Amino acid sequence: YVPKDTPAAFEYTIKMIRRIHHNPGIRVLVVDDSATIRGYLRQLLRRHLYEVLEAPEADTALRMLRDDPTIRLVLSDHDMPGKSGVVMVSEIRRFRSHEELAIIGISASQDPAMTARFIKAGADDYLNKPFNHEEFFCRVTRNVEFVENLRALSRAAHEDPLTGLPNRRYFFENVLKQTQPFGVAMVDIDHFKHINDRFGHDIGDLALKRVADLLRAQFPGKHIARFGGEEFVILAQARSEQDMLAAMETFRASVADAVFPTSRGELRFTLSIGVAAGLPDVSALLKLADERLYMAKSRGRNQVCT
Ligand code: GH3
Ligand code: MG
Ligand code: MG
Ligand code: MG
Repeated sequence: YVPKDTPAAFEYTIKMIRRIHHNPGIRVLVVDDSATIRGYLRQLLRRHLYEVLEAPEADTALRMLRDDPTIRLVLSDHDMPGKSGVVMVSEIRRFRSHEELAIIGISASQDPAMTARFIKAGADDYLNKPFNHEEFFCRVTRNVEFVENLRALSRAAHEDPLTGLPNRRYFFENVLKQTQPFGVAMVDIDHFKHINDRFGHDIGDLALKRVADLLRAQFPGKHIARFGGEEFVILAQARSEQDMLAAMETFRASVADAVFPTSRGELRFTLSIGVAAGLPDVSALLKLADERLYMAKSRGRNQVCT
């Protein structure tokens, strides 16, 4: 079954191309001081349509990796002037996890401990030079597939599929590390149950997507997450509650004034918002913002409380 002229058809085609030609467009960085070996690996990888980048030594490779988060695989030599491959791998792992990048060590070293040294430093695999082509492609493909699967899993675990916003898990894993002075706002749609009851669950979903779109548009670059059913959290740099209050008040008013056209008529709704800032720990701020959100509810909804 091949669907025609739909995004699904396009995806299907891409999948088939990948299956036939082995991952076109996937970026591989080859690190080796020998131009001959780099050329040889480049030629092998291009045969399978990988996009190949090259670095003659470790520091160049580190710079390229910092600048380009789309590189999915590093193939690295060990003996190079300057930093060794093993040292470079341990430095790469300080800023690129196994979920983002696969690393395969490749060396002609006769040292039986070389495999372990590479893997302990953070490599995923190791090959001894000279190697068999088929084994080379098996390992390259395996490692690229593995990192792509990890990426897909991590995305599924951290992203809310309805709104595309980071979810609660992402928020806690990434935001609790925050060290700057900041504030949090907890946003909850008022009488959301009524929207579902009156317009249907699909229009309820639409309202959630619209709120997410508006949050993204009005708070670019800020940490935003869908925290629960119809509850969102924004974390922004703020020295005081006043800093955050004005922005949240503008947001509340813009949603209260908005009319959302739907297949079942015009939809309007309001938000209640609790704001807290000026405490050094996120958990305490979240608790306070939550209390203030309930204060906003009890005072009649459609308002921001600090
Ligand atoms: P309040 O003003 O006090 O916040 O009232 P409310 O109705 O907004 O809050 P309540 O917590 O009573 O109800 C929230 C509803 O949100 C209940 C649940 O069915 C609905 N909900 C949760 N997640 C989703 C979702 O993903 N899509 C839709 N359509 N509804 C959802
Ligand atoms: Mg070398
Ligand atoms: Mg609600
Ligand atoms: Mg709620």
